[in-house]
Amino acid sequence: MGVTTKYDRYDIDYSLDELKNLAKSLDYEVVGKITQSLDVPNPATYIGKGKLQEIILNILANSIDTVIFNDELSPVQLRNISEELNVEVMDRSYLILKIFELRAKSKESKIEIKLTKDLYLLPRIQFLREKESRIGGGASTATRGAGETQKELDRRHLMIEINKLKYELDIIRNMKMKQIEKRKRNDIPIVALVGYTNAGKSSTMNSILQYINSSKNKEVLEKNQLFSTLYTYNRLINYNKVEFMLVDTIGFVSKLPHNLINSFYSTLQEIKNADFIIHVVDSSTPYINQQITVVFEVLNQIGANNIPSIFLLNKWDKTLNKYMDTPGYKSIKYSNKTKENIDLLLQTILEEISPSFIHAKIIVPYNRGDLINIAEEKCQISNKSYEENGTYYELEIPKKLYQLFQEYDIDTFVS
Ligand SMILES: Nc1nc2c(ncn2[C@@H]2O[C@H](COP(=O)(O)OP(=O)(O)OP(=O)(O)O)[C@@H](O)[C@H]2O)c(=O)[nH]1
Ligand SMILES: [Mg+2]
Repeated sequence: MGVTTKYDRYDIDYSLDELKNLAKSLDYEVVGKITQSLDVPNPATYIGKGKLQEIILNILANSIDTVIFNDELSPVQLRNISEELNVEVMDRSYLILKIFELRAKSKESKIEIKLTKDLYLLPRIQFLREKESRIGGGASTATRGAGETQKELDRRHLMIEINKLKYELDIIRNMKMKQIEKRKRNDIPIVALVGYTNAGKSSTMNSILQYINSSKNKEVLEKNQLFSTLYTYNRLINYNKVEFMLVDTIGFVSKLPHNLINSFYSTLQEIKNADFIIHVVDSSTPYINQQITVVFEVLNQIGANNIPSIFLLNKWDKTLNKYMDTPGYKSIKYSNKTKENIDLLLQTILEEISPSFIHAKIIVPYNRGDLINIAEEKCQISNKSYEENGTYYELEIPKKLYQLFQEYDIDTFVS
Protein backbone atom coordinates (compact mmCIF):
# COMPACT_ATOMS: atom_id res chain seq x y z
CA MET A 1 0.00 0.00 0.00
CA GLY A 2 1.61 3.25 -1.09
CA VAL A 3 0.70 6.89 -0.87
CA THR A 4 1.79 9.43 -3.47
CA THR A 5 2.10 13.06 -2.56
CA LYS A 6 3.20 16.00 -4.61
CA TYR A 7 6.46 16.03 -2.65
CA ASP A 8 7.43 12.53 -3.76
CA ARG A 9 10.94 12.14 -5.06
CA TYR A 10 10.29 8.70 -6.46
CA ASP A 11 7.81 7.48 -8.95
CA ILE A 12 5.21 5.39 -7.06
CA ASP A 13 5.32 2.48 -9.51
CA TYR A 14 9.07 2.23 -9.07
CA SER A 15 8.80 2.57 -5.32
CA LEU A 16 6.13 -0.15 -5.02
CA ASP A 17 8.06 -2.43 -7.34
CA GLU A 18 11.03 -2.06 -5.06
CA LEU A 19 8.79 -2.81 -2.06
CA LYS A 20 7.48 -5.88 -3.83
CA ASN A 21 11.02 -7.15 -4.42
CA LEU A 22 11.85 -6.56 -0.79
CA ALA A 23 8.75 -8.54 0.25
CA LYS A 24 9.55 -11.33 -2.18
CA SER A 25 12.99 -11.70 -0.72
CA LEU A 26 11.26 -12.69 2.52
CA ASP A 27 9.13 -15.19 0.58
CA TYR A 28 5.95 -13.18 0.67
CA GLU A 29 3.71 -13.75 -2.31
CA VAL A 30 2.53 -10.33 -3.42
CA VAL A 31 -1.05 -10.44 -4.68
CA GLY A 32 -1.85 -6.79 -5.19
CA LYS A 33 -0.86 -3.17 -4.99
CA ILE A 34 -3.03 -0.29 -3.81
CA THR A 35 -2.11 3.37 -4.08
CA GLN A 36 -3.68 6.59 -2.92
CA SER A 37 -2.86 10.13 -3.89
CA LEU A 38 -2.92 12.53 -0.94
CA ASP A 39 -1.62 16.00 -0.15
CA VAL A 40 0.12 14.53 2.88
CA PRO A 41 -0.33 11.13 4.53
CA ASN A 42 -2.99 11.09 7.23
CA PRO A 43 -1.23 11.47 10.62
CA ALA A 44 -3.66 9.06 12.31
CA THR A 45 -4.13 6.36 9.69
CA TYR A 46 -1.59 7.14 6.92
CA ILE A 47 -4.32 6.63 4.31
CA GLY A 48 -7.95 7.83 4.20
CA LYS A 49 -10.82 6.03 5.93
CA GLY A 50 -12.38 5.03 2.59
CA LYS A 51 -9.08 3.48 1.46
CA LEU A 52 -8.90 1.47 4.68
CA GLN A 53 -12.34 0.04 3.93
CA GLU A 54 -11.17 -0.85 0.43
CA ILE A 55 -8.22 -2.74 1.90
CA ILE A 56 -10.49 -4.59 4.33
CA LEU A 57 -12.62 -5.79 1.43
CA ASN A 58 -9.50 -6.84 -0.40
CA ILE A 59 -8.25 -8.75 2.61
CA LEU A 60 -11.47 -10.69 2.79
CA ALA A 61 -11.77 -11.29 -0.94
CA ASN A 62 -8.20 -12.53 -1.39
CA SER A 63 -7.48 -14.09 2.03
CA ILE A 64 -4.62 -11.68 2.63
CA ASP A 65 -2.40 -12.29 5.68
CA THR A 66 -0.22 -9.22 5.62
CA VAL A 67 -0.44 -5.62 4.47
CA ILE A 68 2.84 -3.81 3.90
CA PHE A 69 2.98 -0.02 3.83
CA ASN A 70 5.46 1.78 1.65
CA ASP A 71 6.65 4.32 4.26
CA GLU A 72 7.62 4.12 7.88
CA LEU A 73 4.42 4.28 9.98
CA SER A 74 4.37 6.24 13.20
CA PRO A 75 3.47 4.25 16.32
CA VAL A 76 -0.01 5.81 16.28
CA GLN A 77 -0.58 5.01 12.63
CA LEU A 78 0.59 1.46 13.21
CA ARG A 79 -1.82 1.05 16.14
CA ASN A 80 -4.83 2.50 14.31
CA ILE A 81 -4.25 0.58 11.12
CA SER A 82 -3.62 -2.71 12.94
CA GLU A 83 -6.85 -2.30 14.86
CA GLU A 84 -8.82 -1.67 11.68
CA LEU A 85 -7.31 -4.36 9.49
CA ASN A 86 -6.89 -7.18 11.97
CA VAL A 87 -4.07 -8.82 10.01
CA GLU A 88 -0.31 -8.45 10.20
CA VAL A 89 0.63 -4.86 9.37
CA MET A 90 4.19 -3.97 8.47
CA ASP A 91 5.92 -0.92 7.13
CA ARG A 92 8.86 -0.56 4.75
CA SER A 93 11.34 0.02 7.55
CA TYR A 94 10.38 -3.12 9.41
CA LEU A 95 10.47 -5.16 6.22
CA ILE A 96 14.00 -3.97 5.48
CA LEU A 97 15.03 -4.67 9.07
CA LYS A 98 13.71 -8.22 8.80
CA ILE A 99 15.72 -8.84 5.64
CA PHE A 100 18.84 -7.44 7.23
CA GLU A 101 18.28 -9.61 10.26
CA LEU A 102 18.05 -12.69 8.09
CA ARG A 103 21.22 -11.86 6.16
CA ALA A 104 23.47 -10.61 8.95
CA LYS A 105 26.46 -12.90 9.36
CA SER A 106 29.22 -11.02 11.14
CA LYS A 107 29.07 -10.28 14.85
CA GLU A 108 29.12 -6.56 14.17
CA SER A 109 26.27 -6.54 11.67
CA LYS A 110 24.20 -8.82 13.92
CA ILE A 111 24.53 -6.34 16.77
CA GLU A 112 23.89 -3.39 14.46
CA ILE A 113 20.72 -4.88 13.10
CA LYS A 114 19.42 -5.97 16.50
CA LEU A 115 19.99 -2.51 17.89
CA THR A 116 18.19 -0.88 14.97
CA LYS A 117 15.28 -3.25 15.33
CA ASP A 118 15.02 -2.62 19.06
CA LEU A 119 15.07 1.15 18.51
CA TYR A 120 12.31 0.75 15.96
CA LEU A 121 10.26 -1.45 18.28
CA LEU A 122 10.64 0.61 21.43
CA PRO A 123 7.86 3.14 20.75
CA ARG A 124 5.74 0.54 18.94
CA ILE A 125 5.98 -2.50 21.16
CA GLN A 126 2.60 -2.01 22.81
CA PHE A 127 0.84 -1.69 19.46
CA LEU A 128 2.20 -4.76 17.81
CA ARG A 129 0.12 -7.87 17.65
CA GLU A 130 0.78 -10.22 20.51
CA LYS A 131 2.91 -12.74 18.63
CA GLU A 132 5.42 -10.05 17.65
CA SER A 133 5.57 -8.35 20.98
CA ARG A 134 7.07 -11.04 23.19
CA ILE A 135 10.52 -9.62 22.68
CA GLY A 136 11.86 -10.34 26.12
CA GLY A 137 10.25 -13.73 26.21
CA GLY A 138 11.83 -14.71 29.49
CA ALA A 139 10.21 -12.29 31.92
CA SER A 140 8.05 -14.40 34.19
CA THR A 141 5.19 -13.22 36.36
CA ALA A 142 7.36 -13.77 39.40
CA THR A 143 9.80 -10.99 38.40
CA ARG A 144 7.03 -8.60 37.50
CA GLY A 145 6.73 -5.56 39.75
CA ALA A 146 3.38 -4.53 41.22
CA GLY A 147 1.02 -3.29 38.53
CA GLU A 148 3.41 -3.90 35.64
CA THR A 149 1.85 -5.31 32.53
CA GLN A 150 3.62 -7.70 30.20
CA LYS A 151 3.97 -4.85 27.67
CA GLU A 152 5.69 -2.62 30.20
CA LEU A 153 8.04 -5.45 31.02
CA ASP A 154 8.76 -5.92 27.34
CA ARG A 155 9.56 -2.25 27.06
CA ARG A 156 11.89 -2.31 30.01
CA HIS A 157 13.59 -5.39 28.69
CA LEU A 158 14.08 -3.66 25.35
CA MET A 159 15.67 -0.65 26.98
CA ILE A 160 18.14 -2.80 28.89
CA GLU A 161 18.98 -4.70 25.73
CA ILE A 162 19.48 -1.47 23.76
CA ASN A 163 22.02 -0.22 26.28
CA LYS A 164 23.87 -3.51 26.25
CA LEU A 165 24.01 -3.59 22.45
CA LYS A 166 25.23 0.00 22.26
CA TYR A 167 28.02 -0.86 24.67
CA GLU A 168 29.07 -3.95 22.70
CA LEU A 169 28.98 -2.00 19.46
CA ASP A 170 31.16 0.73 20.92
CA ILE A 171 33.86 -1.79 21.74
CA ILE A 172 33.83 -3.30 18.26
CA ARG A 173 33.83 0.14 16.65
CA ASN A 174 36.77 1.41 18.63
CA MET A 175 38.76 -1.56 17.46
CA LYS A 176 37.68 -0.96 13.91
CA MET A 177 38.52 2.73 14.00
CA LYS A 178 42.03 1.82 15.09
CA GLN A 179 42.36 -0.44 12.08
CA ILE A 180 41.11 2.28 9.75
CA GLU A 181 43.54 4.78 11.23
CA LYS A 182 46.38 2.33 10.89
CA ARG A 183 45.55 1.87 7.23
CA LYS A 184 45.45 5.63 6.78
CA ARG A 185 48.85 5.96 8.42
CA ASN A 186 50.19 3.32 6.10
CA ASP A 187 48.97 5.57 3.35
CA ILE A 188 47.40 2.79 1.33
CA PRO A 189 44.78 4.36 -0.93
CA ILE A 190 41.23 3.14 -0.36
CA VAL A 191 38.93 2.36 -3.27
CA ALA A 192 35.29 1.69 -2.38
CA LEU A 193 32.67 -0.17 -4.40
CA VAL A 194 29.32 1.42 -3.72
CA GLY A 195 25.92 1.12 -5.35
CA TYR A 196 22.36 -0.02 -5.27
CA THR A 197 21.74 -3.46 -3.80
CA ASN A 198 22.24 -6.31 -6.30
CA ALA A 199 24.08 -4.02 -8.76
CA GLY A 200 27.12 -6.31 -8.76
CA LYS A 201 29.56 -4.81 -6.27
CA SER A 202 30.69 -8.10 -4.75
CA SER A 203 30.94 -9.70 -8.20
CA THR A 204 33.20 -6.85 -9.27
CA MET A 205 35.39 -7.36 -6.21
CA ASN A 206 35.68 -11.05 -7.11
CA SER A 207 36.43 -10.35 -10.77
CA ILE A 208 39.28 -8.06 -9.77
CA LEU A 209 40.63 -10.65 -7.31
CA GLN A 210 40.52 -13.29 -10.05
CA TYR A 211 42.16 -10.93 -12.53
CA ILE A 212 45.13 -10.35 -10.26
CA ASN A 213 45.31 -14.08 -9.49
CA SER A 214 44.53 -13.73 -5.84
CA SER A 215 43.75 -16.82 -3.83
CA LYS A 216 40.21 -18.11 -4.16
CA ASN A 217 39.44 -17.87 -0.44
CA LYS A 218 39.66 -14.09 -0.50
CA GLU A 219 36.53 -13.92 -2.62
CA VAL A 220 33.28 -12.62 -1.14
CA LEU A 221 29.67 -13.76 -1.43
CA GLU A 222 27.86 -12.70 -4.59
CA LYS A 223 24.25 -13.70 -4.98
CA ASN A 224 21.11 -12.71 -6.82
CA GLN A 225 19.26 -11.34 -3.83
CA LEU A 226 18.80 -7.99 -2.12
CA PHE A 227 21.31 -7.17 0.61
CA SER A 228 23.71 -10.10 0.24
CA THR A 229 26.47 -7.99 1.69
CA LEU A 230 25.86 -6.41 5.09
CA TYR A 231 29.40 -5.89 6.18
CA THR A 232 32.52 -4.25 4.83
CA TYR A 233 35.11 -6.46 3.21
CA ASN A 234 38.59 -5.11 2.59
CA ARG A 235 40.98 -6.77 0.19
CA LEU A 236 44.49 -5.62 -0.52
CA ILE A 237 45.05 -5.40 -4.26
CA ASN A 238 48.48 -5.22 -5.84
CA TYR A 239 48.35 -4.39 -9.53
CA ASN A 240 51.27 -3.15 -11.61
CA LYS A 241 53.23 -2.65 -8.39
CA VAL A 242 50.64 -0.27 -7.00
CA GLU A 243 48.81 -1.25 -3.84
CA PHE A 244 45.33 -0.23 -2.84
CA MET A 245 42.62 -1.43 -0.50
CA LEU A 246 39.45 -2.46 -2.29
CA VAL A 247 36.33 -2.17 -0.13
CA ASP A 248 33.06 -3.99 -0.82
CA THR A 249 30.14 -2.96 1.28
CA ILE A 250 26.43 -2.86 1.90
CA GLY A 251 24.10 -1.95 -0.97
CA PHE A 252 21.55 0.83 -0.87
CA VAL A 253 17.81 0.98 -1.42
CA SER A 254 15.44 3.93 -1.32
CA LYS A 255 13.93 5.11 1.97
CA LEU A 256 16.41 3.23 4.14
CA PRO A 257 15.19 3.47 7.73
CA HIS A 258 16.88 6.36 9.44
CA ASN A 259 18.06 4.33 12.41
CA LEU A 260 19.57 1.81 10.08
CA ILE A 261 21.89 4.41 8.63
CA ASN A 262 22.89 5.41 12.16
CA SER A 263 23.51 1.86 13.25
CA PHE A 264 25.50 1.02 10.16
CA TYR A 265 27.42 4.22 10.59
CA SER A 266 30.81 2.60 11.07
CA THR A 267 30.23 0.24 8.14
CA LEU A 268 29.35 3.20 5.97
CA GLN A 269 32.21 5.20 7.45
CA GLU A 270 34.60 3.10 5.40
CA ILE A 271 33.11 4.67 2.29
CA LYS A 272 33.70 8.13 3.68
CA ASN A 273 37.39 7.34 4.07
CA ALA A 274 37.76 6.27 0.46
CA ASP A 275 40.10 8.06 -1.92
CA PHE A 276 38.11 6.89 -4.91
CA ILE A 277 34.57 5.55 -5.30
CA ILE A 278 33.45 3.10 -7.94
CA HIS A 279 29.72 3.58 -8.23
CA VAL A 280 28.52 0.21 -9.53
CA VAL A 281 25.32 0.54 -11.55
CA ASP A 282 23.12 -2.18 -12.99
CA SER A 283 22.96 -0.70 -16.47
CA SER A 284 20.35 -3.23 -17.59
CA THR A 285 17.54 -2.14 -15.28
CA PRO A 286 14.86 0.25 -16.54
CA TYR A 287 15.14 1.95 -13.16
CA ILE A 288 18.75 2.98 -13.62
CA ASN A 289 18.10 6.70 -13.02
CA GLN A 290 16.11 6.10 -9.85
CA GLN A 291 18.76 3.76 -8.49
CA ILE A 292 21.54 6.25 -9.18
CA THR A 293 19.51 8.93 -7.37
CA VAL A 294 19.10 6.66 -4.35
CA VAL A 295 22.84 6.07 -4.16
CA PHE A 296 23.62 9.78 -4.49
CA GLU A 297 21.20 10.48 -1.66
CA VAL A 298 22.80 8.00 0.70
CA LEU A 299 26.30 9.22 -0.21
CA ASN A 300 25.11 12.70 0.65
CA GLN A 301 23.68 11.53 3.94
CA ILE A 302 26.96 9.98 5.03
CA GLY A 303 29.04 12.91 3.77
CA ALA A 304 30.80 11.02 1.00
CA ASN A 305 29.50 13.08 -1.91
CA ASN A 306 32.72 14.93 -2.67
CA ILE A 307 34.98 11.94 -3.17
CA PRO A 308 36.15 11.47 -6.78
CA SER A 309 34.09 8.75 -8.41
CA ILE A 310 33.26 6.92 -11.58
CA PHE A 311 30.17 5.07 -12.83
CA LEU A 312 30.80 1.41 -13.54
CA LEU A 313 28.02 0.55 -15.99
CA ASN A 314 27.86 -3.08 -14.96
CA LYS A 315 25.89 -5.96 -16.51
CA TRP A 316 26.65 -4.44 -19.93
CA ASP A 317 26.27 -7.98 -21.34
CA LYS A 318 22.52 -7.69 -20.91
CA THR A 319 22.02 -3.98 -21.43
CA LEU A 320 19.74 -3.22 -24.32
CA ASN A 321 20.54 0.47 -24.59
CA LYS A 322 24.07 0.34 -25.98
CA TYR A 323 24.03 4.11 -26.56
CA MET A 324 23.77 4.84 -22.87
CA ASP A 325 25.83 7.80 -21.76
CA THR A 326 26.59 9.62 -18.53
CA PRO A 327 27.09 13.25 -19.56
CA GLY A 328 29.35 15.11 -17.19
CA TYR A 329 30.50 11.95 -15.45
CA LYS A 330 33.22 9.46 -16.23
CA SER A 331 31.92 5.96 -16.85
CA ILE A 332 33.09 2.54 -17.96
CA LYS A 333 30.94 -0.02 -19.73
CA TYR A 334 31.64 -3.22 -17.92
CA SER A 335 30.48 -6.75 -17.27
CA ASN A 336 31.40 -9.33 -14.68
CA LYS A 337 30.13 -11.98 -17.03
CA THR A 338 32.31 -11.14 -20.04
CA LYS A 339 34.96 -9.21 -18.04
CA GLU A 340 34.99 -6.61 -20.80
CA ASN A 341 36.93 -3.49 -19.84
CA ILE A 342 38.28 -4.92 -16.59
CA ASP A 343 41.76 -3.77 -17.67
CA LEU A 344 40.39 -0.27 -18.28
CA LEU A 345 38.77 -0.30 -14.84
CA LEU A 346 42.04 -1.20 -13.13
CA GLN A 347 43.96 1.31 -15.20
CA THR A 348 41.49 4.04 -14.23
CA ILE A 349 41.79 3.14 -10.55
CA LEU A 350 45.58 3.39 -10.74
CA GLU A 351 45.43 6.76 -12.44
CA GLU A 352 43.07 8.07 -9.81
CA ILE A 353 45.00 6.87 -6.80
CA SER A 354 48.58 7.19 -7.86
CA PRO A 355 49.87 10.13 -5.95
CA SER A 356 50.63 13.24 -7.86
CA PHE A 357 53.75 15.02 -6.69
CA ILE A 358 54.73 18.56 -5.93
CA HIS A 359 58.24 19.62 -6.84
CA ALA A 360 59.87 21.60 -4.02
CA LYS A 361 63.11 22.86 -2.50
CA ILE A 362 63.09 22.71 1.27
CA ILE A 363 65.38 23.10 4.25
CA VAL A 364 64.32 20.86 7.14
CA PRO A 365 65.76 21.84 10.54
CA TYR A 366 67.90 19.15 12.18
CA ASN A 367 65.48 18.80 15.08
CA ARG A 368 62.67 17.69 12.72
CA GLY A 369 63.68 14.06 12.49
CA ASP A 370 60.06 13.16 11.85
CA LEU A 371 59.98 15.17 8.62
CA ILE A 372 63.38 13.95 7.55
CA ASN A 373 62.13 10.39 7.87
CA ILE A 374 59.10 11.17 5.72
CA ALA A 375 61.24 12.93 3.13
CA GLU A 376 63.59 9.96 2.95
CA GLU A 377 60.87 7.33 2.82
CA LYS A 378 57.98 8.85 0.90
CA CYS A 379 59.52 11.44 -1.41
CA GLN A 380 61.68 11.21 -4.49
CA ILE A 381 64.87 13.12 -3.68
CA SER A 382 66.92 14.60 -6.53
CA ASN A 383 69.34 16.73 -4.49
CA LYS A 384 70.41 16.78 -0.89
CA SER A 385 73.03 18.67 1.17
CA TYR A 386 73.70 19.52 4.78
CA GLU A 387 73.47 23.24 5.43
CA GLU A 388 73.96 25.36 8.53
CA ASN A 389 70.28 25.52 9.45
CA GLY A 390 69.14 22.10 8.32
CA THR A 391 69.10 19.48 5.56
CA TYR A 392 68.49 20.87 2.10
CA TYR A 393 66.37 18.76 -0.25
CA GLU A 394 65.22 19.19 -3.77
CA LEU A 395 62.45 16.63 -4.08
CA GLU A 396 59.02 15.44 -5.28
CA ILE A 397 56.53 15.39 -2.41
CA PRO A 398 53.27 13.41 -2.70
CA LYS A 399 50.47 15.98 -2.81
CA LYS A 400 48.86 14.58 0.33
CA LEU A 401 52.04 15.18 2.35
CA TYR A 402 53.03 18.57 1.01
CA GLN A 403 51.28 20.45 3.79
CA LEU A 404 53.72 18.99 6.32
CA PHE A 405 56.66 20.57 4.54
CA GLN A 406 55.08 23.82 3.50
CA GLU A 407 56.66 25.99 6.19
CA TYR A 408 60.14 24.83 5.13
CA ASP A 409 59.59 25.42 1.41
CA ILE A 410 62.30 27.89 0.37
CA ASP A 411 60.37 29.28 -2.57
CA THR A 412 57.30 29.94 -0.47
CA PHE A 413 59.49 31.45 2.23
CA VAL A 414 61.19 33.87 -0.15
CA SER A 415 57.97 35.06 -1.68
N1 LIG B 1 24.45 -10.72 -16.31
C1 LIG B 1 25.24 -10.22 -15.37
N2 LIG B 1 24.97 -10.50 -14.06
C2 LIG B 1 25.79 -9.96 -13.12
C3 LIG B 1 26.89 -9.12 -13.45
N3 LIG B 1 27.49 -8.72 -12.31
C4 LIG B 1 26.80 -9.31 -11.30
N4 LIG B 1 25.77 -10.06 -11.78
C5 LIG B 1 24.80 -10.83 -10.99
O1 LIG B 1 24.05 -9.93 -10.19
C6 LIG B 1 23.69 -10.53 -8.93
C7 LIG B 1 24.11 -9.64 -7.78
O2 LIG B 1 25.52 -9.58 -7.71
P1 LIG B 1 26.31 -9.15 -6.39
O3 LIG B 1 27.73 -8.98 -6.80
O4 LIG B 1 26.01 -10.05 -5.26
O5 LIG B 1 25.65 -7.73 -6.12
P2 LIG B 1 25.93 -6.71 -4.93
O6 LIG B 1 25.91 -5.34 -5.51
O7 LIG B 1 27.14 -7.10 -4.18
O8 LIG B 1 24.61 -6.93 -4.06
P3 LIG B 1 24.34 -6.68 -2.48
O9 LIG B 1 25.52 -7.15 -1.71
O10 LIG B 1 23.12 -7.49 -2.24
O11 LIG B 1 24.08 -5.21 -2.33
C8 LIG B 1 24.38 -11.90 -8.94
O12 LIG B 1 23.42 -12.87 -9.30
C9 LIG B 1 25.46 -11.75 -9.99
O13 LIG B 1 25.79 -12.99 -10.59
C10 LIG B 1 27.13 -8.86 -14.84
O14 LIG B 1 28.04 -8.13 -15.25
N5 LIG B 1 26.28 -9.42 -15.74
MG1 LIG C 1 27.39 -7.63 -2.25
